Amino acid sequence: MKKIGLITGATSGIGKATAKLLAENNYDLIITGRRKERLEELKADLEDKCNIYILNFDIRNKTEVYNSIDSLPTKWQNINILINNAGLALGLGTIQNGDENDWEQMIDTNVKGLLYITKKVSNLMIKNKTGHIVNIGSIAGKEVYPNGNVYCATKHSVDALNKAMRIDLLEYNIKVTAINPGMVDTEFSLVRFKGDKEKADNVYNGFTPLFAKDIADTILFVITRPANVNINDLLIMPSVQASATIINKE
Ligand code: NDP
Ligand code: 8X3
Repeated sequence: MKKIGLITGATSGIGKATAKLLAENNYDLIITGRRKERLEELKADLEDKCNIYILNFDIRNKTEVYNSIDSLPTKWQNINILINNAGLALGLGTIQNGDENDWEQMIDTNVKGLLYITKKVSNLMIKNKTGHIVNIGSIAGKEVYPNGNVYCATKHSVDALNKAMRIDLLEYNIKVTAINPGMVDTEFSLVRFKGDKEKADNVYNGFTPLFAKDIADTILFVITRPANVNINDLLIMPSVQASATIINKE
């Protein structure tokens, strides 16, 4: 039986690249996200390489998350790897002028959604006394940058939860790893700028950012370490990015 990985946010960017890489590396996959057509396309793309199970839910909706995990057929409940990847930034602005709807969506997705899925899946892992949770944090969870306030706060929360999970789950033989990327060229900026492609493209102009495949490679590395080795926390940046705001552009 292959190992089973559950990837949240597999419809795009880092999650999708990770699904492709794990499918080629002997994992069966549970892929999740809101955009059902994209999940179905990905399944069609990968099902000659591995078994794929789709869970279509909005991670902000606790009932949907809990019912989805409860609905898994018995064999799919033996999840070995949970990749907490679903997340987003919305807008860039000061606290005093911030948009409350954007704040709530970021907190509900990046923090509360991550907690809902982790609670359900960690209980399945506890039954099996084995598992590995990979939390996708960010440089924004290590530093705060101008106008990034609430997004940075959500990723600082992921940083704290990553440490907390490692303590709580230690006795159950469950590894916990954070991967914190700098700038990765995905749909992230298109979402942050609410579909403004020019603004989004501009974020990655003048330098070579990370690509989703770079983070997928890192995820594969951390989940394939020997049983006695855990990577606790990784910060991975484009070579030309020294900090959240310092980039050596051409
Ligand atoms: P993308 O926008 O390309 O992908 C985001 C994924 O999250 C999509 O699959 C989306 O699926 C899913 N998602 C968002 N909201 C929800 C929701 N409410 N319910 C379920 N799924 C949701 O961006 P990235 O691949 O870049 O982002 C992946 C992770 O990486 C995020 O946590 C992000 O914060 C983090 N990150 C990104 C960096 C970057 O520079 N790109 C750097 C550091 C960290 P769907 O819309 O179909 O629901
Ligand atoms: C995404 C990286 O620097 O745009 O988490 O916040 S950054």
